[in-house]
Amino acid sequence: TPHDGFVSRDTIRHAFSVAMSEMYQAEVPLYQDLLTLVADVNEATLAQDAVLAEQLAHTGELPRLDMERHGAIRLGTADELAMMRRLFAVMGMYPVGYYDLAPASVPVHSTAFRALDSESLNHSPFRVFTSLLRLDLIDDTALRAAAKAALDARNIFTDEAVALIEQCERDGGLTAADSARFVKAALETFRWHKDTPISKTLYQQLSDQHRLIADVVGFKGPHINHLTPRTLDIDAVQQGMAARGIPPKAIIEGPPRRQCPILLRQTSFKALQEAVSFRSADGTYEAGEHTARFGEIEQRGAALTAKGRALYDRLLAQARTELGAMPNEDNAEHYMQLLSAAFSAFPDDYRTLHDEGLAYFYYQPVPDAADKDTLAIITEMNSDPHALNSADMGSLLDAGALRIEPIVYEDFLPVSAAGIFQSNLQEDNTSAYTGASNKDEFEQALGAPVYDEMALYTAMQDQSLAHSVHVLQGTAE
Ligand code: OOG
Ligand code: NI
Repeated sequence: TPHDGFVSRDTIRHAFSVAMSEMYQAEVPLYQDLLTLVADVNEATLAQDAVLAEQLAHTGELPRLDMERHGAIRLGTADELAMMRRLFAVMGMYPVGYYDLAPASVPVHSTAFRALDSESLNHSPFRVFTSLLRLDLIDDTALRAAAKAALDARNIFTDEAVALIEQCERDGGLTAADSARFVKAALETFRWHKDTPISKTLYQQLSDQHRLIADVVGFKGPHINHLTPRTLDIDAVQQGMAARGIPPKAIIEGPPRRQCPILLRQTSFKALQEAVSFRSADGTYEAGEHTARFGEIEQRGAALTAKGRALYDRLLAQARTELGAMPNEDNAEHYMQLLSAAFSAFPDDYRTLHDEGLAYFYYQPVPDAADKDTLAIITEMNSDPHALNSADMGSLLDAGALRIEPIVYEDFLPVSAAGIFQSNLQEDNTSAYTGASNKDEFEQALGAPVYDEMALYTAMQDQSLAHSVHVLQGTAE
């Protein structure tokens, strides 16, 4: 909460997200075309779908739609991750969730920095998927040492950014002038640098291990590797991309198209091949190329409960097993058919998703809709919302005195993330790393535990029910 002339962390996050978008549009002009396409599709979708427009107005997501959604970076060391946590905290972004990508052949583990509650999320939904390279998964010890030496020699934060982070921690906030300086200084860490601090030979050796390792170790800093706007119709965007000369990835990751979108569907345009200069031992530069940066689009749907998520994971695995291969350009259509068929087992109306406890919902009071019977339930109701039994809950929903709206999924999906990583690294390496998943080690590097996303959604749902009961009881008296 702002005081003493400090600006709110939400305001700093919004300013940073806008600055990041401007920088990336200048760096990757194709991303601008993608933003235009998404804006066009969203406008058309809202014009055609009044029910969706009303739902997004009820949840507070309508005004936030045009803002940037997420970006991604890859870090090399524990110290970098710990300082990044402190940097994001200045703008009210905290680590939520743990994603282990090693089983999907990507040698990283990750979290997502984001705002925690509905109000902050609606103010600025900006989030950053942040991965830490697992050098322990490189089996060549000499190469691992060379990679570590290159990472230890770099400093990815400007002195000014670090000073402002420390000042913010000490004082509890930043003034408007200091927050403007902070946004500018922090942005430097995410900038693309064409000159790489390592030799072409080392780059090639790292790249031969895994292209991702070269992308992290070979550069001065963790350049933002994509930004992802949110669309309301990802199939329309996927078709529109090709029509506008933006080369799309072969398949849309995540669940199939549905009446009631769940979790997250994502697609991207392929990474650009960019000119880089490698530094030789004698200080001269050698020309080369690097492929890492791309644009992504996502469509978000309802957050799933543990029960819903288990069903999602089972049906996704079923479709992939039936396909018998990694989804790619050649089997894309077949995969989409298998996916749709598998997901026919997932209920596709909000009331059933609610009643079966598969998804999270906001409860909202509609006092005018209460009839005689529901008024009776409301007046006799205990003020503890947990005491509301499912029959009474059903009556209130049927009468319309209580309304449900899906809580949007704010997080990521490891299988999808692996698909995004792979399509953009042109990595055909599909052998899983066998190193054990290591959340404890990740949190130790981070310097803090990650938030449990399920607990956050549960709290949002519970708060909305308590508020609704309070409002309905107030009007029933
Ligand atoms: C991150 C890939 C994951 C997503 O949207 O799932 C991701 C990366 O390529 O660094 O951004
Ligand atoms: Ni992404």
